[in-house]
Amino acid sequence: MKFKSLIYLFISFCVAYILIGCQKHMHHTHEEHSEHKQGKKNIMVHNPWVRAVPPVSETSAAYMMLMNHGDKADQLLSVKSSIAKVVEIHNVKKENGVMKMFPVKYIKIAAGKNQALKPGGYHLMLMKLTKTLKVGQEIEFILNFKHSGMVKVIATVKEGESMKHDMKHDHG
Ligand SMILES: [Cu+2]
Repeated sequence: MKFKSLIYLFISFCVAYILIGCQKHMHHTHEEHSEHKQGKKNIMVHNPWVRAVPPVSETSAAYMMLMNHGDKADQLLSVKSSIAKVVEIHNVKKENGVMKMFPVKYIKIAAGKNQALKPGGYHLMLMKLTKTLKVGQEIEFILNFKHSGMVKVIATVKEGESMKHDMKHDHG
């Protein structure tokens, strides 16, 4: 009886492994497809990093400096990564003394200017993480800009300073 349940446990692990494996592969091919649609690159990205989180956490955040070397404003419209099923663009506001995060439609980067994504401000919210984040790990992101098109970014997982304020999600 005990042996039988062990077998069942083993089989369910195998099934889970196969399912996760397939999912990873699908995400990968999707990214490759996105890279074909690259536009003119006036955007440069500096120091991209992802906050290391405990394995139990399903969410994390990515930060970076966006630099617009073009002569017209651009907008970061959306972001994709195989590390998370959902990537949202968030900002932070203070409400009744509590810092709250909320999704925004885009981040504007003025002509010839820099726009920081940093703790306590704009950030990329990584939701439903597909695997555990390990310090030093490199994670690919595809940033989609209104004018510059797709920009590929490799971010490194780092230990961030712990948040000084309690963060609350402000989703509908
Ligand atoms: Cu957020």
